[in-house]
Amino acid sequence: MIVRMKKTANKAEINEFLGYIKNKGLSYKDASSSDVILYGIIGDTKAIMESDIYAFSAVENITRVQEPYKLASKKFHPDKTIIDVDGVKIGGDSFVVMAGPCSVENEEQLLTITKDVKAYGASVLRGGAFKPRTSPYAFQGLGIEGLELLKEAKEKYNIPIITEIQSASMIDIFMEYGVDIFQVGARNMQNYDLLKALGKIKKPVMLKRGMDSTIEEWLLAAEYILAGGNPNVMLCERGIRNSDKYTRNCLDIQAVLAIKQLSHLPIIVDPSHSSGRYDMIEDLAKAALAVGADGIIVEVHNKPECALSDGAQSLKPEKFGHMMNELAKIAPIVGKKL
Ligand SMILES: [Mn+2]
Repeated sequence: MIVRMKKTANKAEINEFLGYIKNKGLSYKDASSSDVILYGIIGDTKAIMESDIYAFSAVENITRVQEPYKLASKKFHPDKTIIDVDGVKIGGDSFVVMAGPCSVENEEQLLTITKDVKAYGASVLRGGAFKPRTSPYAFQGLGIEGLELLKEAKEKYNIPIITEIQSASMIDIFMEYGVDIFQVGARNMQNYDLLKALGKIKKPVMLKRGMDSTIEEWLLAAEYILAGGNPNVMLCERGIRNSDKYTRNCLDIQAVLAIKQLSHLPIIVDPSHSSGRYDMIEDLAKAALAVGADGIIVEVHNKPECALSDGAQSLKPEKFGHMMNELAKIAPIVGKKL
C-alpha cells in the first residue's frame, strides 16, 4: 500500500499517521521525492480499512499495490533509481557500457583488455574471478588471484569493476579488493541466503535473470535485496532458455520493456551470454539501446580463440570499438548519452 501525504501536512500530522501504522504491526518506508511525500506501507495491509487511513488529516490518497513485490515496484518509487558507481551513473540518461573478459586469466590478458575497452569508451570493467560453470571440469576462475588482478586493473586504469559473487561468505573479501558492483549470476538468482546478505550492504548489486525465471520471480529476487536495506540494485537480462541451439539462449528484449513498465530499477542487457555468438553482439547491443535499456555488459577478449571461457561470444577489442562507434550514432536519436 502506498500512501501519499498532503503537501500541506506538517511533521506532527505525518508522525501521528506513522505511529498508527507501527501500532498495527506494519512497517513503512519513506519513498518521498522532491515534489511528493510518499510512504510505502509494508506487511499485511489487507486488515486495515481505507476509511481509517483517510481519517488522518495528513493523508491525501492511497494506492493498493497488487504486485507481490513492493519495493521494486514503480508504484512505490515513481522516480527511476540512479545508482552511482564511483561517478558512473547507472539508470539515468546515460547508456553505460561494461566490458571485459569472461574470466580473468592472467595479468597481461586483463591489463591489455582493460586498456583497450577503456580507450574505446567502456565505463565499467567486467571480469570473472569465481566462475560458476555448468561442468565441474570447466575452468573455475582464478579466485582470489583474479580479484587481485581486477584491483590492479581498476587502479591502473581508473575504472570501476564488476565481478560475480557466488557466496555470502565472500562479501568481506570482495569489499577488501574494492569490487564496485557485486554481480549475482543467473544460477544464483534465487540463492536467498546470498540475496539477504547483499541486502545488508550498500554496494551496488547487478542481479541477472535466472535462465528460466519469470519477470515476477526476478523482481521478487530483487525485492530480497531491497527489503534488506540495500537500494542499489540493477537488473540484467542475459537471455532465457529456448529449444533452439543456433544461439546459446534467447535475448528477451521485451523483458527490458516489462521491467521499465513495472519497476524503477536500472536494466542492463547482456548480449554475450544471451546469443553466445560474437557476430550478433553489436546488433543486439543496438537493440538494447533502442529499446531503452540503461546499458550493456559485454565480453571482450584480446585472443578469443585462446580464451579459457566463452571465447566464441567474446568481441575482439577492434570489434568492440566498432560497436561503440555504432552505438554513439544511435544514442542521441533515442535520447541517451554514451
Ligand atoms: Mn562468460
